[in-house]
Amino acid sequence: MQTESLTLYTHPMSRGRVSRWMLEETGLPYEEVILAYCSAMKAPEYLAINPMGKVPALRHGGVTITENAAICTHLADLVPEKALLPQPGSALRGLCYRWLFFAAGPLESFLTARKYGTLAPASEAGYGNEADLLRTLEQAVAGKTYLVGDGFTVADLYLAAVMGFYMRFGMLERRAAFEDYVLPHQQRPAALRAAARDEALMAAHPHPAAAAAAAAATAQATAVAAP
Ligand SMILES: N[C@@H](CCC(=O)N[C@@H](CS)C(=O)NCC(=O)O)C(=O)O
Repeated sequence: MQTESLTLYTHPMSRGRVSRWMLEETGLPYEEVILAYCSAMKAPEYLAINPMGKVPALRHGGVTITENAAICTHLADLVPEKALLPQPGSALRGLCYRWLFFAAGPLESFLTARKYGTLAPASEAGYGNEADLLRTLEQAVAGKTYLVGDGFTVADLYLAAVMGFYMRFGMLERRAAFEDYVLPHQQRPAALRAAARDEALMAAHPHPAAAAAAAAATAQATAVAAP
């Protein structure tokens, strides 16, 4: 029985969406703290919790857990009855770790580096080269509902969430095999509850890039309307 409190530090337009989805899968009660980019996220109070000044972070009792994949994996362990992770020490648990670490490390690093056009040499970079990385990803998900065994695990949650996020922002190509794998998971009740909560928070907590774009659009409209 989970008795210590859980608090999610997040922003509605951030990787914190993934941790929220996982929290919703657990069904455990949790508090949320919404932090503004650049200001509250970099304030001393929050740097004392996560010196990276990034979200998400999870407080579990008196302990801070950062790194989205670590948060999700830890949360899965809190609800063993939901079988979101195979038994410790089992080969299938190792397979879960494989895809969690693949997504959190090579895949995310590659997609960000590719966006900015500064890929490291393939033999040195953890993500290797583009063709190998995307082929590995496609082989992992093609024709599959679940990555590990015959049920939904935290590896599916994390990979589907990351792939969905990067496809949404045009950083990962929308191959049919990718969409066929991701879309059903995004329809899970917990995923929909989490997305609805974050969408509801967006108006009061805009992403700075969206806020800047809106301000620029308003300024342009005002200039055009001016006599
Ligand atoms: N490796 C971290 C990355 C966290 C991360 O970069 N979060 C972004 C939002 S998606 C952030 O907080 N950016 C704010 C900043 O760096 O100032 C994880 O997987 O949790």
